[in-house]
Amino acid sequence: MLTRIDHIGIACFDLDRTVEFYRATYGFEVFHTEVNEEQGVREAMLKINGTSDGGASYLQLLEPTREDSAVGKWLAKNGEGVHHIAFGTADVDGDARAIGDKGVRVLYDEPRRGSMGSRITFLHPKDCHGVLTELVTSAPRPEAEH
Ligand code: CMX
Ligand code: CO
Repeated sequence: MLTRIDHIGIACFDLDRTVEFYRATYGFEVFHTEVNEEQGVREAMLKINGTSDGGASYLQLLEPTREDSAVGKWLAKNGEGVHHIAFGTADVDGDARAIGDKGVRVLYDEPRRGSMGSRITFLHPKDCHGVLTELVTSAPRPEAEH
């Protein structure tokens, strides 16, 4: 069961400058940064709500590490902006299977590694009314590291 918005993914050309915009404009601080080579992104997670139980909501700022990555291709075509939304679930495997059974294309056979040790998969935007949709199961105790 999808129970919350885990994050909104935002594609940007320059992660450091974008992080600084969110800090200076809204006061959001970086909770976690990492490079995910498989996904081809350098990312910063900005925690929006106050919980620390793995049930929080984030903005995920994404800078491509290579031009042929999902975010790199998307940026070249669209410029900066909202790239995907992510729903949180305790059971990404079961929910992905159930949604796939409804005829929506699930992009991965098995969930892959996402931010902070989470497990993630994606639904094809063409089957979701134009919205790239991610499903996330957080790690039991996500660790913040800068
Ligand atoms: N939102 C909405 N539509 C999108 C989209 C997005 N983010 N990305 C691509 N599309 C659309 C394109 O506009 C295109 O539509 P048209 O055919 O009408 O022009 C169509 O989907 C195909 O796009 P493409 O540029 O040819 O790109 P690909 O098919 O190679 O890849 C996708 C699209 C969704 C399969 C790929 O982006 C993907 O695998 N995404 C999942 C992984 C990912 O996004 N990782 C980065 C984030 C990591 C994280 O969140 O941790
Ligand atoms: Co994401």
